Amino acid sequence: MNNLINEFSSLIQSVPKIIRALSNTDYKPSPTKWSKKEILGHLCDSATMNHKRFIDRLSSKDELVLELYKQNSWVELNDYQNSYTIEEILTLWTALNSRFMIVLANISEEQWKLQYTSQNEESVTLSWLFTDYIDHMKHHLNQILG
Ligand code: NI
Repeated sequence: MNNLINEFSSLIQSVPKIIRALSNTDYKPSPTKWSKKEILGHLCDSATMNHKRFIDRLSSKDELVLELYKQNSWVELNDYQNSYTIEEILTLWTALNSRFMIVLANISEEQWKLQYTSQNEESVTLSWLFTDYIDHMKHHLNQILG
């Protein structure tokens, strides 16, 4: 997991500089499609959700089911499009991910194997969840930069 944590750390450093250089971050391709600002807001929601998942798993011995969340409602109700500048969302993104990083950096090898039961009743480990978190982040960063 160390390589992935290092990659995460470099993303936290490099992404704000790259996104600050973009223009038209408010532009919505259609009323139902997210602007670049909203995609970054979605990544803040993802950080919030996954941070909670890790804290919940690390602090409980019970079986836990991986709950999905209403991604569109989160973006809409947080009103990233109208209530924030891109700079404010970047500040939030950096703060949330830096805080998540503190939790990740202190996870032991044994703890990375802790599991969630997912909706289809297969189990996923914390290492799977973190790998998926970074893949998901990179997918949306490519959308923002593309
Ligand atoms: Ni997504």
